[in-house]
Amino acid sequence: MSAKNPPKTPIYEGKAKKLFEGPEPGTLIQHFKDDATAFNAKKKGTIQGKGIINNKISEFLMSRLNDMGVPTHFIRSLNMREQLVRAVEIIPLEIIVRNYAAGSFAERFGAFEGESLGSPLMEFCLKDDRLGDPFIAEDHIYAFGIAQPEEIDEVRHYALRVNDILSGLFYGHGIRLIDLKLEFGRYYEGEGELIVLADEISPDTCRLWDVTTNDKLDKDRFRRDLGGTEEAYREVARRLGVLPSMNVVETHAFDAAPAKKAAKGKAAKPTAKAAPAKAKAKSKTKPKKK
Ligand code: AIR
Ligand code: ASP
Repeated sequence: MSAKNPPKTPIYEGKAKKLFEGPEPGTLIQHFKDDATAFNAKKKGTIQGKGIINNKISEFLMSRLNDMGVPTHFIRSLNMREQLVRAVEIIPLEIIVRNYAAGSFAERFGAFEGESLGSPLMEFCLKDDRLGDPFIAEDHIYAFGIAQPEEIDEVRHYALRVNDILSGLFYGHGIRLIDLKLEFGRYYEGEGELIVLADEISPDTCRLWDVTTNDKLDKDRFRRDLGGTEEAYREVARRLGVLPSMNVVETHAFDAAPAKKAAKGKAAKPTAKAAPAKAKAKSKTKPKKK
């Protein structure tokens, strides 16, 4: 029929996603791209099929979090690359929760990657590409009027809860959650304001290591030119039971990847099968078959 897919009104384009006006007031369409950047966009590239995979993974994880009482912006999946989300006012902070030393933390403090931090450690960065997302202290957050203390209390509470829930969920699928980056927004309802989890949760925003081999199943493969990036993203989706069944994203397990350095990594997939996968059974994403 004629105007089946009317052009959408673009609202914002980020490095990995685009936002369009949603079909109803207070909603947005979040579109996942294959574009990948690292080091504050100094490194740019494409991870084939990433948008589709991240859309699925993020939908799955946000839905599980919603089930567990964490308010999120996610409403429902629309298609392979798009999901409907609540329009929120993003708090311009990147909330990083770390369980193990890695990345910039390991560099800064001379820690070994993979060293346990004992208990989760939270860091705040200002979400500002021009400034390179610098660290920001809580005092700065209040002094600059970025958020109120009560809001930061909630952000902290939810960030720890998300980390806790996801650490367990991933572990059940043979994946260790090393660290993750979260973003929160303000959702206005009547005169009330609700802090909700926004953005995405995916291998772009989490460090995910295989529990037995320590193989990296996340964007570090792209950042560090390790090879096998697409396969790693697919492997995460496969283990979570949300791998879209389309020919491009089917087939080979992670250990078949051309990852030059996965020399000893023959075990990336067996653990997945052994996983109890409590979440898998009720994956409300597109009943794969029924
Ligand atoms: N992150 C930070 N900025 C953008 C993203 N995606 C995520 C990384 C990693 C965590 O935050 O993917 O999971 C910590 O990153 P870093 O580089 O500070 O160690
Ligand atoms: N995506 C961010 C950037 O382009 C950070 C990262 O993921 O490394 O800088």
